[in-house]
Amino acid sequence: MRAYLGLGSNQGDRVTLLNDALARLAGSGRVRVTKRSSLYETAPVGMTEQPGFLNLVAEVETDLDPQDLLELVLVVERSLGRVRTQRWGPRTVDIDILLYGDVRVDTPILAIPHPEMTRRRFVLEPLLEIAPDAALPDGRRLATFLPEVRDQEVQKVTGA
Ligand code: GSY
Repeated sequence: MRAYLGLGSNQGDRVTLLNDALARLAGSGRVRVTKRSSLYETAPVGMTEQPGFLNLVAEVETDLDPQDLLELVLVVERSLGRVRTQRWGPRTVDIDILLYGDVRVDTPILAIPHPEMTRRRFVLEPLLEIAPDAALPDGRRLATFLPEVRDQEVQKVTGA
């Protein structure tokens, strides 16, 4: 299945942490990273009194089902030092499952499509960079949500 993952970091060596997260996902042997966006320097959304984030979106092919993909994501986050203390607080690496084919998941621990993705420019910009036609399972194109989030600060990092 083709899935899209959103990755973010705002603690430590952010570039290395994001690269390591992708390498560890691929190192599982169950996920192939088929595309990755540029890095984006982004202002924190939610809890704004925290350091700025680096974000990217990766397209992956995986034979894991959504629940097992979440398990892998949590293992990788923990292996890179993420401790979930404050819900919206700083984190070494955060990995969100954004889309998983056209599948919808709604359980207490996992919601796909990611419920916040249409309201986050730090997700939409990198996602649309690598998948300009990406759409929600109901067919709505994600590009149509961009105008509503234009006020959020997002800067593509060039030469990184
Ligand atoms: O859910 C992702 C974690 N996160 C981020 C993020 O990755 N980037 C930005 N800019 N703000 C964020 N707020 C939260 S929570």
